[in-house]
Amino acid sequence: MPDATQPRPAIEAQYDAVIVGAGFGGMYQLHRLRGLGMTAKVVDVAKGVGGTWYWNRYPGARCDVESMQYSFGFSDEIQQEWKWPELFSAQPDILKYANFVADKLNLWPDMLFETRVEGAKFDEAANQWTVRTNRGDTFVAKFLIMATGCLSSARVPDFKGLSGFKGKTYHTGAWPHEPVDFTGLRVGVIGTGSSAIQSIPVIAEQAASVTVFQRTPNFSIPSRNVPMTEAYERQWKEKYPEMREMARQTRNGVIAYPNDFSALSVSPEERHAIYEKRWESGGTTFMASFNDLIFDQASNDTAADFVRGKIKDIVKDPATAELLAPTSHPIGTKRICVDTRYFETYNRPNVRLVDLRPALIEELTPTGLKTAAEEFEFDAIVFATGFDAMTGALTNMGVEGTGGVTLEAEWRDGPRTYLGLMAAQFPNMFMITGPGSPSVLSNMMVSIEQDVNWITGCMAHLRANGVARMEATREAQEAWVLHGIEVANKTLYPKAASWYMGANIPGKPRVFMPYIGGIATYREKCAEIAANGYTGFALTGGIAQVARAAE
Ligand code: N01
Repeated sequence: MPDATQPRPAIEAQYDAVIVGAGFGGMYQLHRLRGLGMTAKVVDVAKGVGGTWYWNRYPGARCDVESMQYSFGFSDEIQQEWKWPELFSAQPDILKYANFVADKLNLWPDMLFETRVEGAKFDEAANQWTVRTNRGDTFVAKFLIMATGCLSSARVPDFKGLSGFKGKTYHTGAWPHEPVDFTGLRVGVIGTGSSAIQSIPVIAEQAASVTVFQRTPNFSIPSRNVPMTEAYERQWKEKYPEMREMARQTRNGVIAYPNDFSALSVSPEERHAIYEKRWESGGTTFMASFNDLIFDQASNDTAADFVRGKIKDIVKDPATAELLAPTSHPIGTKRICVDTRYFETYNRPNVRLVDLRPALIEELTPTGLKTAAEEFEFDAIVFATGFDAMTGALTNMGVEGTGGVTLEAEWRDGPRTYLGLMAAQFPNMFMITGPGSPSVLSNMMVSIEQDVNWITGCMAHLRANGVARMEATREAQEAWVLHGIEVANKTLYPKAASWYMGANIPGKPRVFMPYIGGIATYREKCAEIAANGYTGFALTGGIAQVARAAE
């Protein structure tokens, strides 16, 4: 990786496209645009590639989609050559993989690091974007492609007294690059989402004490992670093309061999046996035990009861077990967690669970924190408090479309996109895994490849037809937003106060942001729209305009 730490003069340059973000989305998009012979620059505030896997270096960070599936499928050379060390790989290995891909594709010359995009304005006369950065750069590009990720805007709650705490603070999503040593320290962890559930067991092995502050208990399934075996790897590599295609035809981009019958259609004994088998094999595919777990409350209750039973079996102190057993939302409607000995960690003498429901955190003090019920002293506090998910990175970037409208203002009542790929009044701006696409409800690698392939095909079409400007129509956008809400309302998801709903940020509109219709359906819809000449989009300039004028 090139050394990007040196000060540098501001750059003024023109490209076919500016791509914001050097995660997997930005990397693959750059590769594809090069394939079209287009010029592009990837800009990222990080010092290297990897996006979410660059920032989330907290202890225990690993992907909860199997590595053979959470990887690029577009290059057989890459998928055959790379070797995953574990079934569910840890963050350092996923970051190594991102660097391996960047090396293989020689992406480095077209990437600019340690540079934050601070503004982008669409020039309506020239049909191009002017992009400004914190280093004084000005880039002009016909296309602006947002590869900003869905969980890239880390959020520390606005606690009173935050800056007065004298110990060390960490956010899981912006973890230091140097090793953090908790040996002998009293550590407070705020939050019990995926990041907390992965990091708590590892921190507890090192720290003198760990106090976990839980506002909402979460469902978690053991990962049963194991080292990769040669036989398993070979089995995948021999059938990769067909396995990748199979993943694309699933609901969430993960091959989970779902049972296509209701939880209520079998006897309690049979149901229990099915859950037990999935629990033993581990991972998120637990939710594929039956086909109606996300649609039917009574079915969902059976899965939730099973997991609550497991928590109570594992956690020795009945009061702690009771507090850890989620009851406020149907299982799966907040992102299901996958863990390695999370619930077992509460059997350690140095770990204490504090239930925040009766008494929330009131403030941070110089020596710790205070709830309405108790005061705590810590040497370090870990904020596992999540992200301004899906929209934060986009609305904070100062994006201005036509008529002076900003993305921040347009999305004040929730994000509005057409297919999650484009937004009305933001011409020539594409989003990879944007709100309104399956994104976070799917294996992100499958969604990234889908979106990048679609965007690349679209850009080739625009060039072939001399189209100067492409924009989602307001009608198509509103219909898509409405469709998204309708599909979400057929599920149990809106019942949970989740980050999918924007519920983790005070004041954020409660709108279900990802598209829950499933990857396969979404792919079909996107392909159909492209095949029909990009219905729902206004294409102007060049041949497109001439053709329309002649109609
Ligand atoms: O964040 P979260 P995360 N006072 O938002 C609590 C992906 N991911 O970083 O639920 C007290 O889920 C908050 O409480 P509540 C995955 O998609 C994947 O853990 O809002 N507590 C919650 O417990 C995941 O879903 C992987 O009541 C406060 C926690 O902080 C997503 O990233 C690994 C609070 C935040 O949980 C985000 O996960 C890690 C407050 N003021 C992450 N504010 C894998 O692939 C917030 N909380 C394995």
